[in-house]
This record gives sequence, structure tokens and C-alpha cells, in this order.
Amino acid sequence: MDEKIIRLKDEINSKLNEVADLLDLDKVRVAYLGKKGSITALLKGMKDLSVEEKKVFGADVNKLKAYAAEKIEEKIAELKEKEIQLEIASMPQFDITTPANLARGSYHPITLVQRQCETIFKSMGFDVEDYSEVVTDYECFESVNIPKHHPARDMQDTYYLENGQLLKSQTSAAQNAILKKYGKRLMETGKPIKAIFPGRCFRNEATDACHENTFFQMEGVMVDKDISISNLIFFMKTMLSEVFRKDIKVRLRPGFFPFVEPGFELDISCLICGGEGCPSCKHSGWLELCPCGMIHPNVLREGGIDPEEYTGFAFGLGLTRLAMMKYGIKDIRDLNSGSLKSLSQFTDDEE
Ligand code: FA5
Repeated sequence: MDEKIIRLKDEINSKLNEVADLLDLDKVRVAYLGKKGSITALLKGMKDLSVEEKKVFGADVNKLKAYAAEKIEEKIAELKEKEIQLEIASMPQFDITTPANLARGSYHPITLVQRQCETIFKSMGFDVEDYSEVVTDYECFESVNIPKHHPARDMQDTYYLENGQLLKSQTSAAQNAILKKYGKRLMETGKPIKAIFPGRCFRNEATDACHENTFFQMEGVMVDKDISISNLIFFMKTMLSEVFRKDIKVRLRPGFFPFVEPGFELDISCLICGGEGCPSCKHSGWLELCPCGMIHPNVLREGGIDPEEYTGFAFGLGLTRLAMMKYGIKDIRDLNSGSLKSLSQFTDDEE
């Protein structure tokens, strides 16, 4: 075999050994098999040879050409396989024999008390309703006896949206819809309206240990013939004794809310400091928990219910504060902190 052919074959082998990737490999292909490649040049140079020489030399060059093409194909396959292996190695590895991580999620303390309250009220015949967080001025204020420019609007620093709606500042925003929804049934069948409607409320508050700008309330209403303050007190007492399952000190004092008459503030003796006074209760020893009262005749009328025939009570339980008291959480801001370490340690009484 011609010297040149033997040398080229060795050269091709050593070049292919050095190739690191497909780009390098293509350079080698072009250098030997391309239009201006060394093997192509050998073929082109055959025109000066005799017929006999052409036969022998041509056959050897064609063998070399086939050899080079075959080696290049083999190298392509090898490099592609290498790439696949590298990709697999860089993928996250799963060991199916590793024991499963059985850590369980947990309910947020507010969800826990909300569920407890729902269970308690459902057992006493109350319906549970959900309501929107974005409401109209009519729903939140006008329908509950707080007309435009009424000073009571100043008690709730409200977030208004550009479209004129607002972020619900109190769950009382659902009262009118609930009265309308169940009022028809009350008049047709005599079945009392008994509903609770928990929900998230928003106020532009300066936050401290017992005030948040985003907190939960749970509103409740009952309307029937001859409903009185005694009924209100009965349901409040039952709810608190079921939630706390121990004796707790509460006090009822007059409170003003345009949608109830008379209105009350129901306070709970602070369970963080035992009534001594601490940041959780603004150092007063008492925490405002559940304002309530007898539904104002204007609110009943706006809900399509005749106040001459029916009376009712309403309450607005501070669910977030209830969670604080129930679980001994000193600072309300912890509840919105998203800290799993502090929020995952609470369990349902039933668990
Ligand atoms: C109201 O929102 C009335 N709608 C409640 C009501 C309903 C009265 C039906 C009468 C009849 P108030 O603004 O006081 O009232 O809020 C009620 C409760 O929500 C408070 O007692 C408190 O427990 C809780 N609360 C109010 N503001 C905050 C706040 N910024 N952070 C945490 N809890 C709050």
C-alpha cells in the first residue's frame, strides 16, 4: 500500500482519538472527506497516474475513504452516547429505596378555630355561608345602616379599589345578602334565619400585638319571631364554652354599631396575661372579641324583613383574636407571618 495512504490512515486514527465533541469531529470529517479534504485530494491527483496504477491506487484510496467514513460514524455514535450519559448524570437522582418523607402538613390556627366554630354552630342548626372579599359600598356600609358620610365609616379605615368597590372591612358586609337569601324562606315556612359567615377582612390599621391589617371575623345572625338578648347571650356563652372548654371570664358592655340596637362589646379576659395587662390586650387585661347586638330595624327592612313582626341578633366574632386566645399566641402578627415553625405546632381538639 502506498506510503501516503498508510500515513493518512494513522493520522485519521490519531485525530479521531483526540476529538472531544461533535463540532471537533465535523472538522476532522471536512479535513479528510470534504471537497478540499486530504482523501478527496488523493482521488483528484489520480488523473496523472497510468491506468494500471489507477486501478491499484484508486482501490486503496477508496478503501481509506470508506474506512474514514466508517470511523467517523462510529465516533458520532460514541459521542452521542457520551452526551446522553452526561445528561443523565446531571439529572436529579431518585433512589426508590429511600424511605418516604412522611412529614404531614398542618392546619393554620385560624383555620382550626374557624372549623371548631363552624362545627359548634352547625350543631345548633346554623347554616355556614361564604362571601366575597371584594364588595360594594352598599353591601359593606349602606345596607347595614351606614349611609355615605356617616361618622361610623371612620371606625374602619377601608381600602377602596379604583372601580369603586372595596376590600371587605367587616363580615357584616354579607348581612344584607344573607337576610335576603333566607328571609323569603322565613316568611314562607317560618324557619328561622340562622347563619354564620366567616371571612377575611381588611383595614388600613397601624399594626400591633392585637391589630392586623388582614384578619378574620365570623359573623352570625339569627332572625325569628321574639328573638331577644337572652337568645344572643345563650349562643355566645355556648360558643365560648365549647371553644375553650374551661371557665373563662367575659364581660358585656354597651357598644355602638349602627347596624344593631342595642349594641354590645363582648370582651374576654386576656388569657395571655391572665387579666394582668400585656401588649396582647393593650395592657387593659381585656380583649375585644365579639361585638354583638339586636339587629337594627333599618337593617331588617333593607333585607326585606318586617321589623314589626321579626327580631334578630347579630355578632361579629374576631376569629383571629380567638385563635390568639385559644392557642396562647402573644402577637397577632405571627399568624400572618407564614412561619411554619410557629404555625405548625397547633392541632385540632378532636385529633
Ligand atoms: C365590627 O367589625 C362589626 N361589624 C361587628 C359586629 C357585627 C357588631 C354584628 C355588631 C353586630 P369591630 O370593628 O369591633 O366590629 O370588629 C369586630 C371584631 O373583629 C373585634 O372585636 C376584633 O375581635 C376583630 N378585629 C377588629 N379589627 C381588628 C384588627 N385590626 N385586627 C384583628 N382583629 C380585629
